[in-house]
Amino acid sequence: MARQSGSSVQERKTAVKAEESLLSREQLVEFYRLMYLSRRTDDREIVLKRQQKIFFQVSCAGHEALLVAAGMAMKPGYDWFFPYYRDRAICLALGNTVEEQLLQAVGAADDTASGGRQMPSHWSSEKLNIVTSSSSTATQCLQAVGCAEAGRYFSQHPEAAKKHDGDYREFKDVSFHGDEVVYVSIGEGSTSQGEFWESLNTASNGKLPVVFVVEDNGYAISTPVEVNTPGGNISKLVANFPNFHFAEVDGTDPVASYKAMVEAVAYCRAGNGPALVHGHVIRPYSHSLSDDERLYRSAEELEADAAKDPISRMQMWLLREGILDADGINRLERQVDEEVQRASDRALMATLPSVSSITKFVYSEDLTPMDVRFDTQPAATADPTERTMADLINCCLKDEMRRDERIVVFGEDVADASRDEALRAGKVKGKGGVFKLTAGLQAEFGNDRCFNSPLAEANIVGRAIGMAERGLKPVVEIQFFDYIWPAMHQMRNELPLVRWRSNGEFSCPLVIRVPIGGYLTGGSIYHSQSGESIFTHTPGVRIVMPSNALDASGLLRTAIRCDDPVIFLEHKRLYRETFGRAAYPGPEYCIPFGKAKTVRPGKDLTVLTYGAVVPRALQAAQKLHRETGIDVELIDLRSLTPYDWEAIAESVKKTNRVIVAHEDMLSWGYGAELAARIGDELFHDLDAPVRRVAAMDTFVAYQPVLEDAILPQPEDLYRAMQELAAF
Ligand SMILES: Cc1ncc(C[n+]2csc(CCOP(=O)(O)OP(=O)(O)O)c2C)c(N)n1
Repeated sequence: MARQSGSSVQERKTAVKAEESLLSREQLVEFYRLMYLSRRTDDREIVLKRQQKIFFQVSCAGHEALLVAAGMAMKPGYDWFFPYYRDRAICLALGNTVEEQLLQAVGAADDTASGGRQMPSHWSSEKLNIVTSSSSTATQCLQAVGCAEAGRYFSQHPEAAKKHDGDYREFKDVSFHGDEVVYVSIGEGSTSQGEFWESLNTASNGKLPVVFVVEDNGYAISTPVEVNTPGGNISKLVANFPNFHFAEVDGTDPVASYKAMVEAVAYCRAGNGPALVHGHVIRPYSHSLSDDERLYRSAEELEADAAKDPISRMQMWLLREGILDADGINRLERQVDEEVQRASDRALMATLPSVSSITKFVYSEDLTPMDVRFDTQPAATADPTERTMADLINCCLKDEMRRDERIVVFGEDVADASRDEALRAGKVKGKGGVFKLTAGLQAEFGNDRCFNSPLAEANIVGRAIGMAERGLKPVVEIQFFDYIWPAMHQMRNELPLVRWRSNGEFSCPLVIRVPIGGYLTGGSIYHSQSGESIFTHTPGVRIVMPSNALDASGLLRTAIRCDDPVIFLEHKRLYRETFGRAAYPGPEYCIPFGKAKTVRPGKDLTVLTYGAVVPRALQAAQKLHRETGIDVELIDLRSLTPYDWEAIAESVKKTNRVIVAHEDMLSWGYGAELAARIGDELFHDLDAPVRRVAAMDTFVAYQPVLEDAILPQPEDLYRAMQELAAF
């Protein structure tokens, strides 16, 4: 039924007169030119793909009217854009050239969007505020929301936009206007993704100026709309979100689409809230050139679609309205064809990227967290009180938020109290995180610098990415490592890739703090997980894991000031441990990444470890020394990507025996990589095989007897050290 109501909108013809169209005659001609240019660029790519001169093709065909309307209703380089892969026409309307688009298709060095790294139709243009996009469906929605939040933040905190020397802000330009609108588009199939709904949630709650455009061509590859969308019509499902302006439109009708877009943009620009424009479009070509739609769509259905083709519809309308005559149409189309031909000829002659360019922009080329500027000493302190890791992390967050107004902190329960009347009246103390690490931040810095997120981890990371792309420095919290998985898509396919896939044009330096680990006595399966190697296996992101208060303070400060995304793993068991307490080292204390610390020097064998295994290995080493005289060198890696290979090699060359120990499971764990590299590069320095001590290959059980057996204990470490020394 709902599908029928969508069709009835589609069947309405472009009946309006030119004078009623909100567009001048010149603009109408330009509208048609852009639509035709988009279609002919697709057609050219299809030919090039068949000639094997490009390697992938996904077209915008059938979506042109809605997208040119969107482009003409918005301001390039002023508004912000998160388009998906069908959005060729809006990018052309914003000022992207055919040549730029075809340079991406051939994978040229001069591909301005990605330097030959992304498939065609993965748009990116710094100068037009078109933010680098991935192939993942729906991840862009939360990033667009974060981008809008950043725009609002900067207009309320203009001081934060200023450049500063000495940290990532040197390299991160900020521009804002106060009334910019953020465009994000998505196919109707992809609205099934949770991240789409998570983004509507926050856009609605925050009354954010985001225009969501749902391009409904009725299919997600071969899956028809009614399989993805209950009732077959997304407009009906979203209708009750507060603060939104909604429009459902025939997206093959240029005039109706333009009107819908102008109204939606005006609503957002005026600060009323977000908008969602649901455009019914067609998909006259298959999903991509790798798909053959005749396998799942009947000839009748394809014919019905063809009758609604926006290009022929607009052409006929222009003729009927007397805006162009047949000669005018022919001339315009010839000029477009020549433009596409010229662009194609140039793209095919373009230089290819050099193989040596591959590693460029995996990380910041401007500021590395290994930089000497991060190598400082604790300040002489008047207050020698020994503080816990939890205390010093909290101090560091406060210091940095005082220093840098671009920092915002959010996550689940991190605020003192979202309903802040009681807090401001001094009637409640405030929560400040389930582990209290963010206590007092909202009270000191205000509700727009420390706030609660919805209970949705992708929401946290996706928004943070969008904010960081605009220049904010989000320092967000995932409440427990065990629940990081809903954010995994953002953490694996987005966060580490923004810089590399945009060939350095965009970046998202931010910090994700994550309480991690077990040894909790009763923490069980869902409050004890480790899993750092899952993230160290992803290039583009830095991973650190301190074992004591002083390191946590210094490494967190570096994480915040550096120019790369950082996952900051905080072991829950160490938060309030007596081990590793330290005096407050002052507000400038930093530790460079990739520098290990020798916790205990020794000559007989090396133990490499990090996190909560550090105090356990120290206990074992001290006991072993007392009882047998075996002298263990204990190295705390502190930072896992990058890691301190120099320190490892130096120690192994001295002791000739090495154990890699960690709390995470043994198989495929962090230790496997270190063991392999040591075996490979230091083979001749070894007098014994490289040993590993780690958790059993199971989950962590609730019953303490089981937990103790599963996780590596000081006795396990003691035994391994003794055996290896005797080898
Ligand atoms: C998260 C994710 N899952 C699966 C895919 C593979 N995929 C690419 S496009 C697509 C269909 C998208 O359909 P829709 O959102 O309706 O957009 P359309 O292509 O029809 O414009 C799928 C399943 C993907 N890119 N990302």
